[in-house]
Amino acid sequence: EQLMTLDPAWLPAEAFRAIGARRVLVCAEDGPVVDTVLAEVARACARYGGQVHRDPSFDGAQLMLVLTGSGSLPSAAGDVAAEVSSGEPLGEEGYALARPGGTTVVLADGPVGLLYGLFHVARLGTAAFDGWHPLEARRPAKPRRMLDHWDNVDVHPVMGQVERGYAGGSIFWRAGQPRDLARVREYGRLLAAAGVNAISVNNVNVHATEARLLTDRLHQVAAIAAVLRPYGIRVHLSVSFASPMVLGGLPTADPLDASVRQWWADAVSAVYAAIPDFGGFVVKADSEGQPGPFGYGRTHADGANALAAALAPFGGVVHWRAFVYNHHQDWRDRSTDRARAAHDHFAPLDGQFADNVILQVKYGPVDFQAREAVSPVIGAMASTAVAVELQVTQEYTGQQRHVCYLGPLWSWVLGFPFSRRTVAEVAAELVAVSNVGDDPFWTGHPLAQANLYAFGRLAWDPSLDPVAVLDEWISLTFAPCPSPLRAALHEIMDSSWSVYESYTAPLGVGFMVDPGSHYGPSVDGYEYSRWGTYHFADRDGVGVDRTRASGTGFTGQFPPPWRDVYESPDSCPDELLLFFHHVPYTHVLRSGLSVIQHIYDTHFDGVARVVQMRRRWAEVADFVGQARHARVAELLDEQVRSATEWRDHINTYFYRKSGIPDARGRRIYA
Ligand code: GCW
Repeated sequence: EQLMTLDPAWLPAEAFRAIGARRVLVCAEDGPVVDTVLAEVARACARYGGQVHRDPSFDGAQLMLVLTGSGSLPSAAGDVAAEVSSGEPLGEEGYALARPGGTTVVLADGPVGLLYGLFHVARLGTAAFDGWHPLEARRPAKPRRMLDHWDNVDVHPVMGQVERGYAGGSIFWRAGQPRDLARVREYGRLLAAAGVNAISVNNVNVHATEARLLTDRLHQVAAIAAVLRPYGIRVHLSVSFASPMVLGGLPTADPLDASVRQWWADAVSAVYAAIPDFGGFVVKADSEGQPGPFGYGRTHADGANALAAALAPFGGVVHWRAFVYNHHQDWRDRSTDRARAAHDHFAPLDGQFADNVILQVKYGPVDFQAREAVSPVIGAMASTAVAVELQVTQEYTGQQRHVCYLGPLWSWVLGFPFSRRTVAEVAAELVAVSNVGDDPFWTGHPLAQANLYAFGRLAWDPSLDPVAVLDEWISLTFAPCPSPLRAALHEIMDSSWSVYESYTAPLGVGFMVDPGSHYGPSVDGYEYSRWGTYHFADRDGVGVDRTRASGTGFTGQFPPPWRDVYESPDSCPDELLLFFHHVPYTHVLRSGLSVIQHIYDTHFDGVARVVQMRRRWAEVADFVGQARHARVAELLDEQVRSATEWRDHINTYFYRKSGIPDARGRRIYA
């Protein structure tokens, strides 16, 4: 196993210099998570000449990491504790930081909070030890911040080992067997430093071997859980709804059948015997061929509640995915709209789900496109716990070959206001599909690490500015980051999502991708397919009419004001125009440009900006490790090639359809 060459991502030794150069007092009773804190501090001090102290009476500390309730507190910590206790409790994961009398104090009520506090000090670096700090108390906005792996134990003949994985094989399994878990331990460390506290280990498309993780392969899940526990991370499992049949040999998986319910209860108690802090199940049911309750004439509430009942006595939860739609659609049928499907299925069930069911809803109504509307399901489930699902793996955003920093997309989603509450306020929790594999850089593209980091940070605090989060990532990853490199990284990454959008997805039209792989352009690739993802371009115009007046009625799934904002092309934001409307190529946008001219301009401009990214990266070669620089440079070559291909396909396609030349006379291949 290649741990020697494993990239440290946002936790290089240098990120701990400020801590490691100091006298650090740790006041906490040992335990798995406190041991992690101690090991971090000891490692940093060994490297940078500091000292670790455990005796609370030691009075020369420059940094104190203190767990309340661990006996008598050193006096500086006592003052902070008094101040904290007058406010809202810190909770298991929260921490407080203050600097009374020149000592930096981190205080937590639980071991995980202490670990998060330590990583916060690492983020602050020397600033944590400068001058005076007012007390800051930090608590996660969401109790669960979760990554879903789409990993298979075996290599799937079509999807490979990691479905939609662009960073090599699974970090958990190889050739059907568990791997050495050293890399998983490092993964846990990275996730904890970003604030993630739950993972689901296997693909939501549960194939035969992977179904058995619930039963005879359960010890493999338990081993992963054991390695992640010291980082405050709980493990969840994707299970097949048909488990009682495929694993239990029962004749049915009907969720209302007593023997089926008993089977789930027995399976779950065996899981908790092996993994006492097991998180729960993730279920993709009646979706893209996975089994589900529809097969028995039952609802999704019946299905989810059956599994929830088995988990409830142990405090486990069910993440039940709302990604349910007809994937055998006839393109001739203009009345069926995939965007409507999740709301049509789930909104009527609001209020029927058990308390430990979390409805997991993709942020957009179609499928993780570079630009789509926010899913109206998120705003329609007042009596249901909703997890908003993001996609860190870049299935539709360049597959970790293109630079595409997704923080700004997620911030836009999280800040989207439904009536009076934003998505971030409505969501009970945030979940994302991981982009990690066994690649030495973890994420294939070294700059895609920023997406993993940003997901954790935004799930902890959705109000963070995504560019500030990126800056944090830069500071840690490239510590100590020279300013020309920082400037170049911001120039390359800050707006890379909008650059990607500009050469692939004009005005909210999505899915013009190569069918199957989803990489590269194929404008009509899905146009006559069964998947329900069409753009309807003809000689006069393009876009999907989703209005109530003349289209599929999807706009009606939104509460006011959005149902009306989106209904009219005059009020619909330009960037979503073709998501909601079919308009002529000559339709004039708010920018004053016609739709066709916008398509041409953004595609020419997008490629120019990618060429500029590549130039900027070449200029900072001296500031970046050779292997990392080379990997990014190679991928930027591919991004320039691919963006050019996108530009030429799309421009030529729409030129041929419309017959309208580029007003600026640039080269379009007729
Ligand atoms: O985006 C689509 C992917 C499928 C995936 C599915 C899902 C795991 O193309 O590969 O299956 O979404 O989210 O279930």
